[in-house]
Amino acid sequence: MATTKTQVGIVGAGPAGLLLSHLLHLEGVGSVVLESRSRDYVEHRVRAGVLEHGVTELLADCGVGARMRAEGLVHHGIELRFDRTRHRMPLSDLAGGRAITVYGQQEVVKDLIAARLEAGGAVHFGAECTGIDGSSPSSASIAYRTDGRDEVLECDMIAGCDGFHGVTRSAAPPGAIAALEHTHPFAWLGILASVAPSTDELIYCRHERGFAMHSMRSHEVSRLYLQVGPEEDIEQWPDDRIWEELATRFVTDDGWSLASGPVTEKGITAMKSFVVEPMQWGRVFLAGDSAHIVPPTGAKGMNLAVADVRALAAALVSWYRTGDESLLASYSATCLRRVWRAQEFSTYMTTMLHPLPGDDFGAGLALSRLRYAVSSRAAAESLAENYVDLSSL
Ligand code: RFL
Ligand code: PHB
Repeated sequence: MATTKTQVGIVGAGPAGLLLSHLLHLEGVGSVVLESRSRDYVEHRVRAGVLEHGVTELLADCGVGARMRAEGLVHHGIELRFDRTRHRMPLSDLAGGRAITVYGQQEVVKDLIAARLEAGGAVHFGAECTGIDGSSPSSASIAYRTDGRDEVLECDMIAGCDGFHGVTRSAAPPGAIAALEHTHPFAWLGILASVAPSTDELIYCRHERGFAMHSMRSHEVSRLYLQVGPEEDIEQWPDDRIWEELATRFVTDDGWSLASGPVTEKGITAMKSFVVEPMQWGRVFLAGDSAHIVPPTGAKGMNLAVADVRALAAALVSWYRTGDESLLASYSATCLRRVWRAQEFSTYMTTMLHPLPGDDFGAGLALSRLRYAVSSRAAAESLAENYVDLSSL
């Protein structure tokens, strides 16, 4: 069995694993990224779209922000829509001038892969990790399979950046970590469509038939979502039905209309809230979706992944430079503080915007929260501060 060595072994080439590898490289720390999928697959996996203010600054500061700055859409507000009425939330006015950037996660991934490969970094695609050994006090190793061969990567530390369905988390010894979770009784049906967005800013819409959302990827590509049942079958949703349902939910009294176009991609995503505590055992550190999942209504998942690896890179660099373990020891607590804030905000947005069949009391509370958010400066500032930037928490 072939064995190679590096300083930090990273499982997963999503935003968390790639950015960690890049940040370590900038500080002279070596790493190898092992990714089970192909480069083409990870570069075209459509997911998140909203980058927090602090995340865009980090990406720009570490040299991978040029295309994001040129092609990303900077948004200074969002719309909350309910009772057939539109309400603009002026995020930047409410949150000290800060803004969000709409830039697809797969574009961030492309930029990071390009930067790693240009710098001679080791990113192995088609390398599926099968075993993690991080419990020994002096060393760690990752077993993986590539091109039909079993290989081993020996390293000082392991970063589990392999997402919710990865293998790292399940390698924890019994009792080392605890999983806390909540499943929401609905899912999101998402589409990508070749049509100019019908809005300049993201629309979060509550309607009695369910939540609807209008986002975008560019001036020519729209991204839209519909709340559907948790067991919904995508086959039951031909494109015409999706556009009809979107138009029904988005309807307003002021004549706003939704433009439709060819659907280029569609899928259903379950809604989950999930946290692992602590995010570390032995020489293994979890980051991003492997450690926590938030429902997408707060637009926090990728932003949390970035914030985790910023903290992890700083802790690892400090340990390599000085032998000081204090930042590694506090890594989990530092991240979990922000993770729980994001969980609370994501739950607030999700319950406020998604009706549950038969829950009239819940509907009363949710509508009151929406009315409060659009009429009270204090409530609006709180929403804006959480939405625009939790990265500095
Ligand atoms: P990823 O992106 O899942 O990457 C994990 C990588 O690990 C690989 N892997 C393995 N590799 C080797 N061996 C194994 N055994 C492996 N097992 C898995 C996988 O192939 C993959 O490449 O996790 P990461 O890096 O932690 O990033 C997290 C984000 O992807 C996620 O939080 C966001 O996409 C969530 N999210 C959103 N986040 C935002 O910040 N803003 C948004 O607007 C937003 N919208 C969304 C979202 C997620 C959505 N879906 C589809 C879940 C909208 C949606 C619909
Ligand atoms: C997206 O553009 O995919 C998106 C934007 C905001 C969200 C969720 C998804 O809250």
